[in-house]
This record gives sequence, structure tokens and C-alpha cells, in this order.
Amino acid sequence: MATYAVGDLQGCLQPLKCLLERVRFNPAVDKLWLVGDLVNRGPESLETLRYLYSIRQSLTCVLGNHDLHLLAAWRNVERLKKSDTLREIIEAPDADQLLDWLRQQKLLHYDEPRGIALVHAGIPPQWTLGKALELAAEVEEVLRDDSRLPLYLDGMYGNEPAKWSKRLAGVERLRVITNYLTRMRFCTAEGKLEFKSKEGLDSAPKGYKPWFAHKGRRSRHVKIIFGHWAALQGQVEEPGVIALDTGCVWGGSMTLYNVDDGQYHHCDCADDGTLRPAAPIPTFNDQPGTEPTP
Ligand SMILES: [Mn+2]
Repeated sequence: MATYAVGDLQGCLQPLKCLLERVRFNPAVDKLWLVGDLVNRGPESLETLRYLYSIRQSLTCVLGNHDLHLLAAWRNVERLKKSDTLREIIEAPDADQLLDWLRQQKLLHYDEPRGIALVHAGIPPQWTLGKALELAAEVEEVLRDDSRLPLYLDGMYGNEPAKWSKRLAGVERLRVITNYLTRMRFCTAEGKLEFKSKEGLDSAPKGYKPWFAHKGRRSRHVKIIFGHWAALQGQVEEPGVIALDTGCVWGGSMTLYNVDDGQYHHCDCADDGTLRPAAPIPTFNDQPGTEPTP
């Protein structure tokens, strides 16, 4: 029995299957952890969700910003943007079954025996793990509550307030919690967020650092597995912080991390989010002297 964590899928099912075959994943005995952003931008969002649903007994996943956006579009289709590839899910005959399952998932998961937290974006420096779990639960409760869900989904968009305060209430409070756990990259030591910079560590705005790089970070004694930040390419110097988004949907790779032995596996992704074979497969037209067919 093994436990694996995989980075952002974004609807790229074939690279996920490549990784699972690579480690001979057996859903009857093995466990799969996912850092969220299961869907959107990639080629097979609906099939990805259906596959995950079919192995849901062996899955632990946390929600990313794209997953929350999908839930918002499910409840209010006008939310869909041109670049979204989510309509196929919303219009599928099994949409309700898949999305009712999706909204049962957490924003932050803590595996106590291993001392490992799983989260899409991260835990802000000013929160202990306990505080983060408590606040994540506030959002998780609303996601499962039909009467409160619409207000939350409509109010979750936006970058303000940029900083947590315990005095926040209502939808603003839920928005800040959501932004920390699912959208954060750079922030100040006090947890003030900055959303414009999406590049690597060099792109930190003045006075800001990656959330995990603050010396006094109160969750530093916990191992944290996260995704969301493709520009890091899995390279984080901070001990105990594991970055798994290696930008599959942008032509990078998809990464699997064996939680128990610390080994990494990668499958290469093409620009369209499909699988890129390790070596090109020769075709008839590649033979010298033949003209490529138009
Ligand atoms: Mn994300």
C-alpha cells in the first residue's frame, strides 16, 4: 500500500494515467492525494472528473481556484469565461453527481499520522496549522450547505480584503480564507496578499515574499504539499515544503510524489495538455525521400 500526491491536473487525464501506470497505482490498496485544480484549461476536464469520481474511495483531494470557479459556473453559468473549458462538465448528464461530490472536498487536509498538510496554494505565515484548519472548515461547511452556497460563490471573487483579520465576517471573511488557501503566492510577513505576480521567486514585489519563505511562518513545523504555482517548477528550497505544480497544461510536466519514500516521477505534457511521448514515434513520412502528405 502506497500513498502518492499529484500536482495540478487541470483536465489533463492522459498525463495522470501515465503517472499512475508508472507506479502501478492500484486504487484497491493505494491512496492518491491531489492538490486541487483538477479541471479547466486542459483537454479532458469532464473525463478527468469522471475518472476521479470512479476512484473516489482511494482519493483525498483539496479544492483549487479552478475547482471553485467550476462550482460557481455550475450554479451561475454566466460566470464562464472564454478561456474556460468547463461547459462540457456543466452540461453533462452526470454534472450534479460529479459536482455534488466535488463540493464535499476540503480546502485543507491534514494527515495527522504523517504530519503532512495538503493545500492548493498554501498556508499564510501568520496562521498556525490549527488556525488554518479551523478557518478552512468554515468555507467547507458553506460549500456543503445549499442555503448558503450561492451567496458564497457569488461573493468569493475579488482580491480584497488583502489581509486577514479576525473581525472579518460574512462573505468577506470567507473570501479572504479562500484566497489564502487557493490563490496565494506572494504575501508579507503579516499575510498581506499580492495577486499580480505569478512568475517565479525573482518576481516578488518589494516587501513581499513567497508565503512559505517568511522566517516566522507559524506552520513551519508541518510538512506542506501544495500546487497552484507552476512558475516554481517544483523548485522550492524551503525544507518541508513540496511544490507539485509543474505546469502540465502549459507544456511542462505532471509530477507525482511518493509521500512515503519521497521519490518523484514525471510525465511530459504537450502544449495542449495531452501526453508527450518521451521519444518521437517515427511515421512513414519521416523516412527520407518521401514527401510529407499535406
Ligand atoms: Mn490554482
